[in-house]
Amino acid sequence: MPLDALIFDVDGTLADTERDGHRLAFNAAFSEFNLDWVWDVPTYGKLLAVTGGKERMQHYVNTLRPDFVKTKDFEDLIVQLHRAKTRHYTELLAQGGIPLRPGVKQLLNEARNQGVRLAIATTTTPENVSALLTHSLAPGSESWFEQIGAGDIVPAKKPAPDIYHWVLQKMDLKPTQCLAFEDSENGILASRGAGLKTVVTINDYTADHDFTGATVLLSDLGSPETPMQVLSGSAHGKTYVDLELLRTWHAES
Ligand code: XBP
Ligand code: MG
Repeated sequence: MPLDALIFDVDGTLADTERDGHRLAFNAAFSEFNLDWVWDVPTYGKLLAVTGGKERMQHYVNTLRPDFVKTKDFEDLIVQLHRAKTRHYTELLAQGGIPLRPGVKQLLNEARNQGVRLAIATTTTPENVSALLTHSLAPGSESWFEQIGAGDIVPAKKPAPDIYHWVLQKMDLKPTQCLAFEDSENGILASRGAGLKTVVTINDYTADHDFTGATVLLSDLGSPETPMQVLSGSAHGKTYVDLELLRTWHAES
């Protein structure tokens, strides 16, 4: 079975967007609405257990702010806060705020040159994906991806496999034709749940997650200048991820 497509998660996988991107945007939105909600780095790490910004805010109030009195327009407040947060986040990206992780651009370029199909499966809002691709990858690079599965397009967010099922169905692909790229436990639960072999690149927030079922666990994708560290699995002597290595992993049983 040839390797026909690569499906990428966004936050934490294409770029380290959570700590110095989404977190700051949430805090800016809270302050804009005169709320005394402040998400510091460790608190945000715990809140990441819940995917989706609106869901994460609800979870925060329900678990960490028993003092907060919910009025009948609470749902509406969450929607407005999330809209403000998306504005702050996309503005930050437009200022060139967040670079791609090592090796990402190089691998995407190689895949495009070799006609390997590309897609995205994420829980983040579509505007956030557009902004990251436009400002951190290349103007117009949204078109590099045949399908961008994002946000509320499926009601059940990761760890549910639904977003991967959605992408596979839209592209008429079987899971065995693809590889997924993830950085978190919720992410790999979603990709493995959809039957996809998964390459995991960890980050500071996800280093201690359970990555059972990962094909390989890496520090990052590496590059010829900065070799990756292989934390679990084998890179067959290679120092960075290229299509040849992906094809080897894809072919392994
Ligand atoms: C990342 C997420 C998202 C972002 C916030 O998921 O969990 O909730 O933190 O995005 P993934 P929104 O790694 O699958 O991209 O506020 O737009 O929901
Ligand atoms: Mg992620």
